[in-house]
Amino acid sequence: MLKTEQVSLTALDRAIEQAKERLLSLQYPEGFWWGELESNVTITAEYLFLAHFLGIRDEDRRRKIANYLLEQQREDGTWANWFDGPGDLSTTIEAYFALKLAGVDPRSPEMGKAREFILREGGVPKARIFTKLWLALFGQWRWEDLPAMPPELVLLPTWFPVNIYEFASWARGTILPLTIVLALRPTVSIPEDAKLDELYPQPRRRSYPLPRRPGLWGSLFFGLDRALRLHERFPWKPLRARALKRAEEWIVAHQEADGSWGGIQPPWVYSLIALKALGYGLDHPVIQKGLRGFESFAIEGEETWRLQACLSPVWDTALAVLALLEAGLEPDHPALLRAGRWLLKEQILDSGGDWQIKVERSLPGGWAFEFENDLYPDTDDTAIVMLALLGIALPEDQRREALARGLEWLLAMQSKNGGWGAFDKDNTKLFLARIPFADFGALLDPPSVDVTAHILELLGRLGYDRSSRPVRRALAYIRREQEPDGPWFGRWGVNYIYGTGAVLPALEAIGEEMSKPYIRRAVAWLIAHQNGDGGWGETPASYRDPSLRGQGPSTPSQTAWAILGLLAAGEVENEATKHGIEYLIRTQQEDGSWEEPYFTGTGFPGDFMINYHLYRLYFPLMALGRYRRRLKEGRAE
Ligand code: R19
Repeated sequence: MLKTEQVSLTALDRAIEQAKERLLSLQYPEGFWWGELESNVTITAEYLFLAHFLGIRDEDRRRKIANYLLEQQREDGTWANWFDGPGDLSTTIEAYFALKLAGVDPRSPEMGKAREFILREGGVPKARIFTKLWLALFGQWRWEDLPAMPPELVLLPTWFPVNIYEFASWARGTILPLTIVLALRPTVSIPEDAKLDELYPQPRRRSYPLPRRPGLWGSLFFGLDRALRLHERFPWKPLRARALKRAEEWIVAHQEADGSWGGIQPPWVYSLIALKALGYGLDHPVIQKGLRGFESFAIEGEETWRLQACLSPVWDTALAVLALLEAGLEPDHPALLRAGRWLLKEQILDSGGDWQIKVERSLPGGWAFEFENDLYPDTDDTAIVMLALLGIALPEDQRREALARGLEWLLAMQSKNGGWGAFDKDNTKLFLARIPFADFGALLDPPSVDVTAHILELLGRLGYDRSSRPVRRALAYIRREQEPDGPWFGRWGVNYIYGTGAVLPALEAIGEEMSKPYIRRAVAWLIAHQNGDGGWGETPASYRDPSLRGQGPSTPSQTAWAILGLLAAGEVENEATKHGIEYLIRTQQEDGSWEEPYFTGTGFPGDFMINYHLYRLYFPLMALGRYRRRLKEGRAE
C-alpha cells in the first residue's frame, strides 16, 4: 500500500520543544502550575452585590469592576455565559444591576441595549432564582415570590430520604446559608436611581408565582412549596430557633483555611450574607477571613478587577506534569520533582469531610482542586494527581504511601452503580433535582463517565485488570453510558469529545481489546466529527441542543482530546490523527502556546461553563508528545 506522507518529524519535535519550554516557564517557584479559571460576569457582579450588602465601599474597586463588566459586554448589549455564546437573561440582568450600583448612567447606549434585550426576553420575572434572590436582598424582588427552603432542613437526620447530605456538596454549601437568608429576609435599601423597575414588563403584576414543573415530583414539590410558604406566614415555628443555630454552626464549621466555603464562590458569598443576617459584624473573625479570602481569587488589572469562581492549581499541576512526561521529560527532572513534592504536600490526610457521611471505614487520602479545600477532596483530582505521581521519581516510600492512601480513598468512593461522582458517593437521589429551587446548575453529584474513566485509567496503570471487581463494575457502568452512535457524554469538559477522549485511554490502560465493535463505534464517531481544518471542536451549546454534539469551531484542547482518544484506540497511522497533529502544529503560536477563546471546560452542563486558561497548552502538548512516542514505538517494532 502506498504510504501517505508523514507528519514532518522535525516540525513535530520543534512544536513539542516549544510547548514544553513554554509550560516549564509558567511553573511557580513553589512547584505548582495555576492558570486562570475564566467563567462569566455574574461571579464578579455578585461580589459587588455582596460588598454593597455588607456596606463596604471601595470606590476604586467599584470602578474597576464596572470597567470589567463593560469590557465583557458584547456588541448586542448582552452578556453570555461562554465566549461567543447566546446572550443570557439572568447574567445580563446581574451585570446591568451591578453597573447601576456602580453608578453607570442607565441612559448610556450600552445600558439601553442591555435593557432592550432583558425586556425582549421577559424581564426580571423570567430570570433564574439565584438572580431573583440577589434582587430580593435589595428590595427589587418580593421574598414571597421565591421558593420556600426552611432552615429546619438542617435538622433532618442522615437516614431520612431528604436531608442536606443528599444534595451535591456545592448545593449543600449553598442551600444551607440560603435557608437562613430566606427565613430572615434581610433587605438593604439602595439609591432610587439604582432600582430596577424598568426591567419589569408592563403592566407590572403584584406578584409572580413560581412556574409549576412537569411530572409527578414536579407537582408534589409544587404543592409542598405552597404549604411551606403558607407556614412561613404563621408565627408558630417551634424548631426555627434550633434550626437557625444548627445552620449557623454548620456554616462556621465548614469555612476553609483560605476563608472560602468549598473553595467556590456561591456558598462563599451566601454564607457571608447569612452570617451578616444573623448579626455577625464586619469585624467578626469569620467574616474578616471570608472577605480577605476573595483577594486571592481576584485578578486585578490596571483598570479592571474580576473574580474567579474557583481556583485550579492542583488540577493544573497534575495535568501539566502529565503533559511534560509525555513530552519526554525525565522522571527526575527538577521541575517534576518540585511539582511532585508540592502535590504530596497537598494530599488531604488528616482532615475529615462531608464525604464521610456516606463512606464508613476509609481514611482520608484524596486531593482537592484548589489550594485549600480540605473538607472537599474530589475523586477526579485524586485520580489525575496519582497518575502524575506515578511518573515522578519521588522518594519511593513517600510515593508508595501517598498512592496507597489515595487508592484506599478512591476505592471507598465508588458508587453503587459502578461509577464515581466527583465529591460524594451515591449522590443519586434524582427526584431532589425536581424541587422548585433547582432551575440552575445541578443539585446532585451522580457518577459521571469522565471521572470514572480517569479513575479506571489510574487503576490500569496501578496494575488492575478487567478481572478485578472495581474495574468490572466501572467498565459495566461505562458500557451502559455509551451513546448508541458511539461517544460518551462529558460532564466536566465540553462535551462528547471530552467524554470519549477520557474513556478510550482508560479502556486501553485496563487492557481492553481495542478492536471491539463498541470501541470502533467511538473511533468512527470521532473521525466523523473532525473539522475540515484537521481540528476538533464542540460548542457548549451542544449541552442544550443535541443536534450540535461534536460540532463547533476547532480548539486546541478538544483537538488534543480527540487525538488522545484515537491514539488509545491504536489509530497512530490514521489520516485523521495525522491531520489533527498537523492542525496543532500549524496553529501553535510563537510563544509555544495556543490561542483558545472558546470555553472547553464545564462546571454545569449548559449553565456554567469554564475556560481553563492552561488547557490550551498542556493538552496539546500531551497529545503531541504521546503521538511522537507512539510513532517511535511503532517504528521500533
Ligand atoms: C474537573 C475537576 N472537577 C471535579 C472540579 C471542577 C470544579 C469546577 C468549579 C465549579 O465551581 C462552581 C461550583 C458551583 C457553582 C454554582 C452552583 C449552582 C447550583 C447550586 Br444549587 C449551587 C452552586 C454556580 O456556579 C458554580 C461554580 C475539572
